[in-house]
Amino acid sequence: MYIYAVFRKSASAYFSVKKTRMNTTAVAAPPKESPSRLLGLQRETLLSWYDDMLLARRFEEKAAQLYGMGKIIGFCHLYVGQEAVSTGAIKGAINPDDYVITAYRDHAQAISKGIEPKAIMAELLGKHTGTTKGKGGSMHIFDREKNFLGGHAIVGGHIPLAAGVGFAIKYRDEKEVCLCFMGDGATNIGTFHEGLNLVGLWRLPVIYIIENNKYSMGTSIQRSSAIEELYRKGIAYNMRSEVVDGMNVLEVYQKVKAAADRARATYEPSLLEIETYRFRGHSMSDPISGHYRSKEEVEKRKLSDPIVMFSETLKEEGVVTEEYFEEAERRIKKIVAESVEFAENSPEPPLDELWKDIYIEPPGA
Ligand SMILES: Cc1ncc(C[n+]2csc(CCOP(=O)(O)OP(=O)(O)O)c2C)c(N)n1
Ligand SMILES: [Mg+2]
Repeated sequence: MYIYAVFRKSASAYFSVKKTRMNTTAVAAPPKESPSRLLGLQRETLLSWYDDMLLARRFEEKAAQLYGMGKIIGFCHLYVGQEAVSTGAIKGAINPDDYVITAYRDHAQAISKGIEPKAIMAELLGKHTGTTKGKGGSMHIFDREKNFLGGHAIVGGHIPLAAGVGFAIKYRDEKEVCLCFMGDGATNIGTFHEGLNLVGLWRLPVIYIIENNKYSMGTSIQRSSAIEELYRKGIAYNMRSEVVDGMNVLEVYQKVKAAADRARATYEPSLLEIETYRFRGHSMSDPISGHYRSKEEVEKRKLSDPIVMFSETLKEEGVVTEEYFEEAERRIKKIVAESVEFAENSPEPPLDELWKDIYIEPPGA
């Protein structure tokens, strides 16, 4: 009875509106009431989402530069192209107390959860002021106070942990929800099936979000998954399962909010297959295209850049004019520059830090 599937909707309805661009030089007064296309959201809210996406983008472009200069070492996976998922789901749809747990492509999600860019950048540079005191690096951003529970490098390893978080919320009779992000490749791992089975069985307030960017490193979804419509995997575990356009921040917000409201009200779990695309290589050591996907494919997908599309919607609806974007660009570049300055001027972790926070002390020890 709880199971239903929403079939893939064509993106054409959304993209077609882009053709009717407004004259962006005119100074438009912000609408008193937000048009239905903007879901009745406040102007400040909409702009905070634009800023969040732009901050993630500029932050990661800077991280890529620093990586090239040898200032960041080890693994580093960029989220460029996928920003609307993080912003719509975390910044938009959930409350500050709700939990987020994710994989290694985690910088933007940490930003959307309100973690200071300075602390994230310091972590990338391995500094003592970083989110895990320089010991975790890019793949292990963590902030207990913000209920951001990682940053996990083992594909699928965190999916059953989300079940544990959901169990704790229900057991304690609390009202938070847990968003668990994963890639399309993670849905082929055993822990995905074990985690979803328990969440479906025990009706836990977990929303599983598959960020379907169509590739697991260099392996396409057609070569790795027995079915391409990944939302169908949620149906097997008695969860509401839907497909979402991950290039449209408003749609991501709407669908994740609906799932979070259900989870809060009745502990009902959901699975959302959010269709997205990464514009960069899998990690810093991989090319942007390569033998597994063509340059033409990447260029074509860049036409639906979520930040550009949202900026066009904001202009078309008269929420802002071009000047806003120029001002936002300056403001955000400054935040990124300050985060780099902070990270570069921060100390390395002292040697004895190596032995700290490895095991938790048992109570009373
Ligand atoms: C258990 C495990 N197997 C293999 C790897 C190596 N690995 C790292 S990322 C990755 C691809 C995962 O793809 P996907 O889940 O689609 O996430 P995306 O990178 O696209 O965000 C693999 C195989 C790993 N980290 N953990
Ligand atoms: Mg993937």
